[in-house]
Amino acid sequence: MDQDIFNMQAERLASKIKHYLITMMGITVDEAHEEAVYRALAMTLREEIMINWTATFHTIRNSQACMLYYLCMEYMPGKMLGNNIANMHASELVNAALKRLGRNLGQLVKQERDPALGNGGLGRLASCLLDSLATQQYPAVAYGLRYQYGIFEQEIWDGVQVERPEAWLLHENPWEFRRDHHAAAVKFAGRPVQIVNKKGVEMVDILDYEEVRAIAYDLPIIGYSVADDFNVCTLRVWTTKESPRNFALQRFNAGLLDQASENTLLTDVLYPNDNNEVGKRIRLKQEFLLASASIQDIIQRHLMHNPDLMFFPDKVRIQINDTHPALVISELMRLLLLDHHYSWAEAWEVVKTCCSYTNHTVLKESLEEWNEGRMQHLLPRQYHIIERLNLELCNSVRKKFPGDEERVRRMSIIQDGQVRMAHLAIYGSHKVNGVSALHTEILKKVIFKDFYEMDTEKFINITNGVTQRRFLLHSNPRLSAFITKKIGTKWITDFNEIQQLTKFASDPESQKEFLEIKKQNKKDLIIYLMEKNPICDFQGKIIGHFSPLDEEALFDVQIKRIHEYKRQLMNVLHLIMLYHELKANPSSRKIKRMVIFSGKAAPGYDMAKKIIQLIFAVAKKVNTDPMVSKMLKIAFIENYNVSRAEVIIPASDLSQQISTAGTEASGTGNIKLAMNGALTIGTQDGATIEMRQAVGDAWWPFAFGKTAEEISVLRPNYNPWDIYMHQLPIRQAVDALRDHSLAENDQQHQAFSSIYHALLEPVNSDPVDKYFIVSDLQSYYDTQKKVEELYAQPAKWAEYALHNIAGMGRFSSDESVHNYAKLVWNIKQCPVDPRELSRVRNEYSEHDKCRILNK
Ligand code: NBG
Repeated sequence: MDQDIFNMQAERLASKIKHYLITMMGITVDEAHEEAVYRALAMTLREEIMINWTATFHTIRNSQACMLYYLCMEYMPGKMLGNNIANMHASELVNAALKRLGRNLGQLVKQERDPALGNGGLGRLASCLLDSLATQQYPAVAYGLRYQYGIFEQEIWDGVQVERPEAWLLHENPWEFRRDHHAAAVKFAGRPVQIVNKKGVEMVDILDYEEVRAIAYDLPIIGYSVADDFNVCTLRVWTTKESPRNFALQRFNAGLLDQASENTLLTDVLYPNDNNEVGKRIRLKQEFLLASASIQDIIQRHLMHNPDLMFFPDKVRIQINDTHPALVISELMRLLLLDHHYSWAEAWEVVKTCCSYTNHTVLKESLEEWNEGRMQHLLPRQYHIIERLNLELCNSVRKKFPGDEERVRRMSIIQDGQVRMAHLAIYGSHKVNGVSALHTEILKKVIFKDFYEMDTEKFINITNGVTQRRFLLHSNPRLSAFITKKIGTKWITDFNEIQQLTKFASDPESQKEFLEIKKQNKKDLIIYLMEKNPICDFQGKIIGHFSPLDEEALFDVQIKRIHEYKRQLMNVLHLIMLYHELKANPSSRKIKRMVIFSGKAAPGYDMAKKIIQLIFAVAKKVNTDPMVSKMLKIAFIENYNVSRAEVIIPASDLSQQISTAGTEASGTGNIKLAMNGALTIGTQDGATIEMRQAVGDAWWPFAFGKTAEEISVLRPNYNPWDIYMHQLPIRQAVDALRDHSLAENDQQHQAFSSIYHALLEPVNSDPVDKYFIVSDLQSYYDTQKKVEELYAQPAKWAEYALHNIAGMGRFSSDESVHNYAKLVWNIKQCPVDPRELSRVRNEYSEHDKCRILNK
């Protein structure tokens, strides 16, 4: 852009910010606090976004494109302002405008809160896919819930996790738009009555039901573009909070406050469980709310431009992300039968054409099942449909496998008083996908084997990816600039380009630059650790701040939900071994190691909370030891979320991906870390396997542990005692769990002893060392030694790191959405039409020249 035009634009942008300060907040810029300027800037950007959003919508409508509707209970978008500016390619302009106002973008960005509407990987993946859908210009709308309280805020009081409500909506959110016009009515419970549609299909309807009104809020998801023609996708989230109808006044008058407000509070709280289902009544209501409100919206949208539903299966694709929204299957059936008088077979054909399902887990405890009685009571109409679907599924199994009643039992949707949501989702979908090659194999060969044998074509793999725009371009500006300097800017929207970085891997100059960038990023993290991560006593009083090792140390990170299968415990046991070693001989190790943990435990997950306590106890021992702490330090960063990830990941050297092989469906942190130049110490699990293949064994030095196959062979006869008895350092580490050398009080002693028991002497009938920690520990320990040897040779380390970054090309979520579009949805890209864009721009105002882009 010509300098004069640039200056003029910056001037206009600054004026518009002033305009909003006055018209929305009644203040002038000289008196405006940061929060007000943040808000005014967001409002200003919204103008430009609204233009493109409107034009994107018109383009899709005019082209009658087949649309994707993505249904998911969780999203973790991260802070929006910075990312939106980056995707609009407006950083320079915004900085110039703010400079004129004497403000600084870094300060404003801090005013925003993370919309933490998810637990972990599942929700963040959904947000990565949305970024890619928008950037790659696919016609898509995503649906979710607008939880008043997102995932809890984590504080740690003397090693104990304390949960606080995450009130992200305390201030008005400038990125959302309330759409009262699109409210939907959702009905629960009621008295069932039999009815028949015009085609003679018998159904259940309800009288005297509870009716809940779901109100829509829309959030714009902005696609990356250098020009001003970016696409915008919609994330529509439902709330039941603000409709007076949802409040049951009669119950209130009868003194039943709990019951009176149940439906106003329905979307209040996100259930804080990751990879673990707990069959709660309100959760079932939430799931149905999402399914029902969204499908009504989808149908209505279709009918806006079509006289009937004839072309519905050509124009609509519904992605069921994990089983949580699977009731969309029975709800779409119901609406087709009841409102549109389809025959049963016709309706089923439509459902199967439109729906597809992604599975995200193989853990038994995360596969959703609902109590049959509960579903029958809360959702009588849907239950009736599922019952019939179950009958038909069973009959089709009998037809294909005559006489195999055991198989029928295994496959049925309703069994032993439980409704198995995965079976419903598979049966109602035309495609089912896993999220990494290994995961999909396990779906086909183990957990959904019977379904695979029914219909092998249905099962496909689409390996997860992450967006390089948030996790590299936006959050690691130093490394981004380096990459762009070396290979140009194409990688931002075509990550396969990153492969070219291999050319620089052995170049000493590039290695030096890379190491310098890491150091700077580590310095940022060190400041963060010193200032923003206080240490609290058992009452939550701040008693000090952590003082990290310097940037020369290896920054070794494990950042993810705390879960036994992810094996943070193995990491800790290794640290205890290291501690013992350093205690005996402080010069036994050549490099300094700064270990970082971050992650939340589900509030009801006792063992995970004990593991956090253990991390703290070991950290305390290590960090307060004058000799050991020169070489080793351990930090736990509180309240892991997208924003914390954006600070930690660019500063990481070593990425811990150490789950028991066969348990982590994919992992996505593994990709983010490798993309930012961390080397992976990892098992053969999830997407890590494919990352290794892409990088090549020669540049993947720290693989270790038993494979999924080896584990399943070992399982029946596994006995960690042999190892414990014969490997002294391992025994000493495990013994530290109960010899009072770590515990400072009885409560801690109890906690650590029960960890010991889970490893070696389980109570009840639990399997011993369920996640094979003792079995993999030696191999992990040996590999950690290799890590230290390589880290002692910085140039070599940098060469490996550059090869790892270069190998991440196929792990962009852009690649994932292209695969879904081709293999599952059959949708085409639909770039915003330039004529439509200029028409909307003109209508917006020919004279209002505050537009920020207009290049
Ligand atoms: C998680 C898996 C991860 C995977 C993400 C995204 C759930 C239920 N599953 O391995 O544990 O990366 O999904 O697919 O949260």
